[in-house]
Amino acid sequence: MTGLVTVLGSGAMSNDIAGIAGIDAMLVIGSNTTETHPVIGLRMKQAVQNHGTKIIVADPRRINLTDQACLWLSQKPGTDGALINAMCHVIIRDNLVDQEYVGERTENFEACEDAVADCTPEWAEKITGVPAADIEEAAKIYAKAERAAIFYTMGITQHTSGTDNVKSLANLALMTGNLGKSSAGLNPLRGQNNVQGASDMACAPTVFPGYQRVDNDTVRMRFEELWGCNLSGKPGLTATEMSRAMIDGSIEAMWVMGENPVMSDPNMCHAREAFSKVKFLVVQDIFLTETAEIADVVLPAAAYAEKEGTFTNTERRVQRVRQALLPPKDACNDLVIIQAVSERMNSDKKTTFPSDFQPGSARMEVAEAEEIFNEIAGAWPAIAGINYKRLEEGGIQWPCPDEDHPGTPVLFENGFPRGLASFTPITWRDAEELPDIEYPFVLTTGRVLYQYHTGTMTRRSQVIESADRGPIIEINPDDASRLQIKDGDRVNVASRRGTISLPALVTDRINPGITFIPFHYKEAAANLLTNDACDPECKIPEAKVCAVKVEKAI
Ligand SMILES: Nc1nc2c(c(=O)[nH]1)N[C@H]1C(S)=C(S)[C@@H](COP(=O)(O)OP(=O)(O)OC[C@H]3O[C@@H](n4cnc5c(=O)[nH]c(N)nc54)[C@H](O)[C@@H]3O)O[C@H]1N2
Ligand SMILES: Nc1nc2c(c(=O)[nH]1)N[C@H]1C(S)=C(S)[C@@H](COP(=O)(O)OP(=O)(O)OC[C@H]3O[C@@H](n4cnc5c(=O)[nH]c(N)nc54)[C@H](O)[C@@H]3O)O[C@H]1N2
Ligand SMILES: [Mo]
Repeated sequence: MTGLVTVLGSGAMSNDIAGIAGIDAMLVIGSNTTETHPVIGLRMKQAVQNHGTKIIVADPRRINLTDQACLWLSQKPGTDGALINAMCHVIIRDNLVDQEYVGERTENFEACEDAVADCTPEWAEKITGVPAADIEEAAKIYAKAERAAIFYTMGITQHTSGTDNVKSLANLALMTGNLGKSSAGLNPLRGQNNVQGASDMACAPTVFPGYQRVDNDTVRMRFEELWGCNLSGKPGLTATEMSRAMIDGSIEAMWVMGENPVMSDPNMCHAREAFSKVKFLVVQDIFLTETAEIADVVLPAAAYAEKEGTFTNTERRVQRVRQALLPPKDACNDLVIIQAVSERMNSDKKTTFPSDFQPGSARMEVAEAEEIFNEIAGAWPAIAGINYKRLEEGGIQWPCPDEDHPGTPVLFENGFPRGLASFTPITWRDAEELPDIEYPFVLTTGRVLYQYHTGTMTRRSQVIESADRGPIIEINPDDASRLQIKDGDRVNVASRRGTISLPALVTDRINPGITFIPFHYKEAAANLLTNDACDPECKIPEAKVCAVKVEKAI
């Protein structure tokens, strides 16, 4: 199912945000929507109120959206594959499969059927901790709805089985005919404001812009012609592989742009070692981050409100960004920095930047941003119909192949890119590091409403800091009383990789045996504890499961 995975595996919502209003049933799995995507969370609440949408929340924690849900499945972290396979099992067993859709639009259904044949709800209850009856009910609510949608985020993907989890969800959507119609689909809510745009522009080591593979000769030759240079057909390294390569010395120089990996990478001692060891480190950021502090060169960049361009949001909508402010004196637009450095690297070419180049004076003009956009539109047919003039009227959702095309709110309505969508048989497997006698708790990590990632942007705001609770570990009251920990007590949390100390938040929104720490706080950095084991296919690290011990600090 190349087409489907290329689009969905790379993480794009199949459907649009407006369609949320008409969803009959939704499975929200591994997405703390009201805290991490509050605008979409609000649409979900409105859908419950106005349309009677049934929400099934599948999350180890009783997240706020559970208040609007008709069913909460609280699976153990890392057991989603078993849960989803059991839902598929029930749908097949009870003849709830959309036979017409499966027959006309898909292939390889039998392989999926075989793979889930033994995945009974009772089998899944033992693995997930979710009562078999609840799994049955969830499967029935989802499969019987006319329009059923799946929303997922990092609770599904940040696992050594992340790719398999996403493919299992695709099986679920396909067997019920929920891909290719409005108010349905498979919807990964994208993280940063422009992560969709960054993926579209090939911030991945295997592709050129528009998910066109570097190891496809025809594709590569087209890009060589467009850009007038020779290009490598060898996929590069992923971020996690780069960390290892910096440690073994095979990478000697590193340029980090808009990331703070010394705090955001799981197993941060390892990450810090990598970034300290690399011979030459450049960091380009709007603030002096923990990663910038250990850099050889820091390039100050301009922020979003200080530049022209486009951002592509979570529903594939390309939107104009306009400069509202001048950057601070030393900072300049990322693109101007990249151009300035590349021109100095390329001695054959005439340099358009004067040798006494002053950052603050180098503003990028709208015309330049537009020229770059037009180049992208020429490289990737899915946005060939989008241009700055049209964007004046409002954002446009790709694919938009020509100037008369209105854009595409819902993918796959008229078929899949490769013809038939293929089911993938998935066998569930455990997380890499499981609790044992020494480290008896599962730790899962994530976000809170008030903070953003490593806090470089949010923790500088006094208003946010005063509203936020600060670092905490969520722990169930039963576990807390056994360990004689009271709400607010300081505890030490240790994994095989590190130890941190922080206050306990004793709450029954989390089940016994499981703990949760937000990763925003450098004074109690969750990533000192997390495991950097990766998914074999997409190399995402397992930030959502590791084993820890918890003790009251004396
Ligand atoms: N306020 C705020 N909003 C943000 C961000 C931020 O830092 N702060 N970051 C943005 C970015 S880049 C991203 S990627 C998104 C992430 O958005 P989310 O994925 O929604 O955020 P997380 O808190 O990482 O995790 C979501 C949920 O996964 C659950 N979970 C943990 N383990 C498992 C598991 O094994 N299975 C399942 N099914 N669920 C599990 C957690 O309990 C949590 O409720 O948020 C974006 N929005
Ligand atoms: N334990 C644990 N670890 C995680 C996760 C988790 O759930 N648990 N989630 C992971 C996920 S999904 C994500 S996305 C990462 C996030 O990890 P990072 O991306 O490393 O975290 P941020 O703090 O968002 O760092 C972004 C940086 O970009 C800078 N910046 C902002 N705007 C601009 C700009 O216009 N130009 C430039 N040059 N810089 C800019 C900011 O100042 C900031 O320092 O964390 C990952 N790590
Ligand atoms: Mo993210």
